[in-house]
Amino acid sequence: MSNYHIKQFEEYFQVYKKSINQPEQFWEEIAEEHFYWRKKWDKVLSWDFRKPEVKWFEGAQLNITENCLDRHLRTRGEKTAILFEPNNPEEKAEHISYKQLHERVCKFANVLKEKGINKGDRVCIYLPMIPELAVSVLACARIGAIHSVVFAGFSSTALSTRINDCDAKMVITSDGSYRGAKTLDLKGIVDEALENCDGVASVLVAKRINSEVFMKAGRDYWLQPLLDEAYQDCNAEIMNAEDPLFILYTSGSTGMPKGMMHTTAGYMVYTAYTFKNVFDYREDDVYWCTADIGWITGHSYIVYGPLANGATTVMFEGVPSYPDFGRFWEIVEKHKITQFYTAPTAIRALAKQGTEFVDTYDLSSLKVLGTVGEPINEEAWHWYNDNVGKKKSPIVDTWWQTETGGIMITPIPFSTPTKPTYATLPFIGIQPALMDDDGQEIKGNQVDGRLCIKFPWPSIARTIWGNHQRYKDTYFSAFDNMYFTGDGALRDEVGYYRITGRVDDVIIVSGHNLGTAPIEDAINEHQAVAESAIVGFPHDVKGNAMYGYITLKDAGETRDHDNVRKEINQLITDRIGPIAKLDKIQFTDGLPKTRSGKIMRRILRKIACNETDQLGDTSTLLNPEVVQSIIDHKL
Ligand code: 7RM
Repeated sequence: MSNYHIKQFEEYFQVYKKSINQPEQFWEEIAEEHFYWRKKWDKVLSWDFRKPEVKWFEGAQLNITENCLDRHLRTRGEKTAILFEPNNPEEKAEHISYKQLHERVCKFANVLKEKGINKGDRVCIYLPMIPELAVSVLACARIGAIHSVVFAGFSSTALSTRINDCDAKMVITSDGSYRGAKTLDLKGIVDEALENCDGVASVLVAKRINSEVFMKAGRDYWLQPLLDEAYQDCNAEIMNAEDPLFILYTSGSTGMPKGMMHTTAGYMVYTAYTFKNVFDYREDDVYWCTADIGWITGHSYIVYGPLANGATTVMFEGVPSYPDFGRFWEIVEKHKITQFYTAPTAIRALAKQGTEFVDTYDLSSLKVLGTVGEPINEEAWHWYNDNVGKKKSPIVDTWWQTETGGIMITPIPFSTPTKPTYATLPFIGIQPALMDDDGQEIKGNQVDGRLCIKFPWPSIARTIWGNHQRYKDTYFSAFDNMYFTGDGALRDEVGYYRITGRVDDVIIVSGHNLGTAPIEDAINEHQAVAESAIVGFPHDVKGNAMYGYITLKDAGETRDHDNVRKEINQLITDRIGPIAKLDKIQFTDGLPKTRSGKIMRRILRKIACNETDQLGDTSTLLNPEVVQSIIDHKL
């Protein structure tokens, strides 16, 4: 029996059972039958969550780009691999065939080598959603360099922090980027970042907006002339299964972002297998994920998962609102999109526009709809189901994380009956557990707790770059012998999971995970600020928005408060990016604290969410009197 494509609910249960009872045999069969290996593995799995250490397919050798490109050339050489849809609808879409993509990746890989990049070196990629982004990611993988893509909406400070954390030798960027009616000066941001990055020897610059940019002699090179000169063949570097493939940063609840490190073989097998099944992918489909490749969703489900299956994957450069809110639907009609994968925040923004735009376009090509990034509320789910899917396309609500590499809890379309706001059942091979505060597993149904995973899956991140201790502390210390996700979840009467949200200090704004600590650090840089705490509160489009409680150094501060508010948001924009700006800033006389001095964000969150009746006992606080005053002055 081939377990590669699940088509029925009963089949899901059978395959699931096998994947749990005989995980090594199960994944070995999938790996053996559907991928190209230079050498097969000696051992399928070895693991110890207490160390923690996980290894899949040890001893195997491969190159992921041979699986994403070379092996398709004979059968799908002329097929479109990447369908690039530019920001400006007047500009022609670009169909890049597997053959052309292969050639572009090989040329780019040769440029990297010529500029001194070797296997194991880190390359930071700071590019907009243009083909060069996918090409440069694959070019790194071709030669065994470790890519670290930084979302090109991050500030220069965020960029330099990430470049330095992984010691990147090279940065790949563009002159600028288009975002709706605006342009962004990416090269200027890189220049500013590099003032603090001594390790970067070279910068490759793609031309996109034809702006005038500064080029530093001996460091900065225009990409195109180098590509024009480059040789079009490039042997794939033979990699070990557990060699690093990439680093991708995700915010933590304290200070530094965490450089999640993913390795080669397990990541490839799991992203390809989930892509095939979660999207019911078939040969002639045109698949579109609206995420940016700067996030894990783009890595796994724009680049690696689709290409490993020989799919046509759409890359969209623009935004949902330009030139108007019909843009997504225009693209669906134009390219006859079959799978559409987006985030609840985008769905809410589009739903706000009513149905005029969705009704204008022919969406009948759609077969499967997906959502990812945060819990989807009931209203948005129904709007998506009724107006986009016309009640006939299943919605796959896919729960997963940067750390998990691939989709973990999800329906399988046309198999798993969906239920609004529920991610439903664990994917093949995934063993979730709900845990209580005493570290005990909560068995049975109709329960809620902290979501953990009991057994390794092939695409789990192997470490935090340069800080294995932090990896252990963050994910493997809260519960013995388990991976702790940081999310809360409930299990309903039939065993379906609903993710209720983060239980730590990460706030998800418009699908972007933002750690509270770095934002508070930025606020505290303001010379008038004594202390700050930020929490999330519900927002009908962004999912969550930021509420900041700030105490000023001088309580009798005479300065104009609105000016201080502006300066604080400017600091946040400079240090992190505009996405992290505070929607509300309340100046307070103090922040509620425990006796050991910890700010009680739980209380502040309740106040921001208008749930002051659920504050609980505040009498044990160091300063219970500030609570009432904060409530009285709530914005
Ligand atoms: C893929 C991605 C991870 C966090 C995760 C959750 C939240 C993601 C869903 C979701 C409810 C979902 N990676 N999250 N998907 N919550 N339902 N379907 O988003 O590292 O950027 O974020 O996102 O809190 O822990 S991520």
